[in-house]
Amino acid sequence: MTDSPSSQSADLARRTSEAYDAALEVIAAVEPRVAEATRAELADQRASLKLIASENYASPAVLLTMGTWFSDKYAEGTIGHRFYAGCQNVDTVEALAAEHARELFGAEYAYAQPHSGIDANLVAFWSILAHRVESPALEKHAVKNVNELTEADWEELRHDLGNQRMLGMSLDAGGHLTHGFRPNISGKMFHQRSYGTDPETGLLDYDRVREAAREFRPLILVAGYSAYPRRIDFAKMREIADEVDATLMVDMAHFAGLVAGKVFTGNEDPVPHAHVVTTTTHKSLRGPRGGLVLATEEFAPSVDRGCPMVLGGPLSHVMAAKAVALAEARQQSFRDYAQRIADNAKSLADGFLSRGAKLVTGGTDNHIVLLDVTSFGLTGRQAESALLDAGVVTNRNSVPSDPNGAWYTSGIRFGTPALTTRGFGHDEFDRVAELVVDVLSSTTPKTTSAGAPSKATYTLEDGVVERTRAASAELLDKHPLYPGLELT
Ligand code: DSN
Repeated sequence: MTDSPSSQSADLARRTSEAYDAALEVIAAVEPRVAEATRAELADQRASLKLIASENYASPAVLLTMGTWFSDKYAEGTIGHRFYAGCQNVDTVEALAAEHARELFGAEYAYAQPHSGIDANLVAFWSILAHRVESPALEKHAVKNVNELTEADWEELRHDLGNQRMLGMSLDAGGHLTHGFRPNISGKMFHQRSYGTDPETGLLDYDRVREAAREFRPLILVAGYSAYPRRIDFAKMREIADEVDATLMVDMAHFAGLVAGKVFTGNEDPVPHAHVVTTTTHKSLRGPRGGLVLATEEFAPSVDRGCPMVLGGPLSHVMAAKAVALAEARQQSFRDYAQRIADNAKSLADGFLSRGAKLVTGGTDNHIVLLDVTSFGLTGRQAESALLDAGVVTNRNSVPSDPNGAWYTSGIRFGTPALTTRGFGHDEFDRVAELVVDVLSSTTPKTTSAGAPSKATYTLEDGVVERTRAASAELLDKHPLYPGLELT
């Protein structure tokens, strides 16, 4: 990989290729179709323009760390305090992951066990409930844990735990399912209200957030997004949380790499402002698939109870890979990479704007560009499928107050982390914008039997798939994925 700190020397790349070949032979001896699909996945990833904002390419070091016997170890508990014997090496890797996370993000406490982003958010929710609701109740009844409460006292506590409020960003404004959306457990655990964005500008309106917080008085104010193309002022969000005695939880899953790489600093860095910060480790942070929770000292003891509160045995092989990825992210090369992610997003946005396309908020200042495809006469679903036909991998996404709803949508979300890892820069992202606009301009909705434009089916002009694929191949060949890694 061009931009990875683990870019390999020719000799190491050759030996890594041999190692993967041998590994695939071992796998093929048991289930050849899995070995085949694994080879095919590498070929597919190499041959497509990966623009999904939440995806990336982890380094060979990170990938290799995940494929070991750490996978075989149970280690419920915490570092040095496990419910299974023989966890000394798991202790080592979990402690390293937590140490790198604390150092990298300047956090007081880090918890590396969550298996995913939703797990990290569940740990955060329950730790806030435990700290803010359960602990005062135990203190009031002068007991140490819930088992010592009388049935009546427990009923009262259970009622209190189940009657808390969460205020988060609405899904169509760019928030995440786990920020209180009804079909997700967060929307069932909490009475939920959401804040949106300004209908004119598409930007977060802090006065409206404050107004909603004053009226709703949430226990948890959630900040963070998965489809909002702008930065957030976390100092302002903390001020709002403090005013209503809420706990500020920031889900930085999408932009953790920009925080790690010091692109987001001061008020844009959530860590000094939030009580609890959650993230995944595989998006812009470019690590293994997994989650992480950062917290102030005050919340550390309750976060530390993530297992057994909501987690089972930690994935030790993934915690080891988190340690490797976080070590990579502490290098200067990662800061350069993070800056390029943001610069490239601007190049992509400018490329769209200069060709007359419409962007939510009119641009970007993070890693996301949200294209409103209604001006092409398409739904997000049609645009996503047409782009995929042409080898451009994206995902459809709602735009604020989306007329097409959450299934068909009116937007396409683009992200720059993955192709930036491959070494794409300004010119390549401008060319990507040109290719996308060409595909979308060459796509026409089919007509339904009722005579209305279909929201799902479409036709593509002849030749557009071939010319896009040829142009993409030219870009991708110049920036190979895992250069030197050649499987036989
Ligand atoms: N699925 C992730 C994304 O695409 O943003 C968030 O969970």
